[in-house]
Amino acid sequence: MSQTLFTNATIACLDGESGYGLRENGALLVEAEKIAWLGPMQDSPATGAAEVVDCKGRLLTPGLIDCHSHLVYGGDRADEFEMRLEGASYAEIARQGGGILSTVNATRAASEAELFEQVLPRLRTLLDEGVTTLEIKSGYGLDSDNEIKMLRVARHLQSELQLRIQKTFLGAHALPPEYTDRSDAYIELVCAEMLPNAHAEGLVDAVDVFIESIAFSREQGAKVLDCAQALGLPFKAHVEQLSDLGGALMAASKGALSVDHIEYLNDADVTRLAQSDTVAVLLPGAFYQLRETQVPPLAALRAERVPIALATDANPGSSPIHSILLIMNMACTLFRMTPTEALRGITINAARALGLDQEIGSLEIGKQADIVLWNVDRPSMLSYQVGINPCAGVMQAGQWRSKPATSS
Ligand code: DI6
Ligand code: FE
Repeated sequence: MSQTLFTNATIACLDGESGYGLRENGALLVEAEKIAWLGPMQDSPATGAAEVVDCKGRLLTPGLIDCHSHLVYGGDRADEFEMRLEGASYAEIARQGGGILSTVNATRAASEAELFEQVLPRLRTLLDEGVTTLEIKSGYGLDSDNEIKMLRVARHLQSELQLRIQKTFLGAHALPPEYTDRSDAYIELVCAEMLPNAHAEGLVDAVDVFIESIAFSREQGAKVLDCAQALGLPFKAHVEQLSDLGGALMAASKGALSVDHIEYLNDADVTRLAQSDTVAVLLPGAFYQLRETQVPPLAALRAERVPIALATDANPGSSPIHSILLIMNMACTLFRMTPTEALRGITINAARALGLDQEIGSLEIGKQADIVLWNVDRPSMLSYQVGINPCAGVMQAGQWRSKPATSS
């Protein structure tokens, strides 16, 4: 069995209900794909481990988790970026048939192989920054074949790269042009055909829906989530991004893994949200890119102890941002989150948001050995600086994806 012993490490375990779970002068033993032991240096087991990595005081964290992305898509929306800078709003562009629908046209026109080629450069920064688990949504196909095509690209990435991918079906992302003025009929199609077809191919780990004035109503969203539940699939929802439609509470009361965006979520609903196990996923990249001014209800989320995750929301419209480290910094500067909350948001709380917290998201004995070694000595460094990538090495399920130069 392969063994790797990390020595002289500052270990951010993320194993408790708050804080970093920091262990100074620590050691951590990996056996096969799991964490077999961790504790103080002086107690480290005599293993004769094949490989010893002297961390020289540097930081170890769990592999980073991006729990909300739309990374697979065709084309780009740089022209709409210019239009928005000239005064058009995101919602206006969407109502005129641009926005998500312009990406739908480009995605439908692209082959599976073309989409695969286009996604690779978008993934590079995430991989280089120590992301070991990534959620990818469909939602730019909006018919059975094209949604399946997108999810196959996500599956192909999983088989080609050393990375765990969670595939989320987002057929109810926007109303396709074929269904103009027939949104109930489209929701019917999503539930009766599109979702079951994608699920039958084993392409669906979870189901998502966009509840918003420019997308679907709360009632329509509820139907989609009920269909997911009937198929035994976990689900989540894009809610309260541009307005308060009560989507978060609806999704949470049904048992959603997460409610995402939530800038417009009201404090009373946060209190009710806290009765559920649902994670609040904040997406500062979309807030930044859309020059949003309504900040999510951080004080209420904290007071009610709702777990908060962070993600890139990487997509061609509202968040063409592919750096999880930048997202940590944005969460701190734009939302006034603490660096501790930011790191929890892309590790243990992101794992919860994907329903994977028994396996990943923290450094604990028995968990999968997804581990990042950083050229910094404190976790706050990860949120604090922008444009420097201190990632020194990444281990995925006990295998080096990129090996630190110093290991012996
Ligand atoms: N909210 C978002 O931020 C993305 N989808 C959604 O429901 C944006 C998708 C896009 O603009 O292409
Ligand atoms: Fe999104």
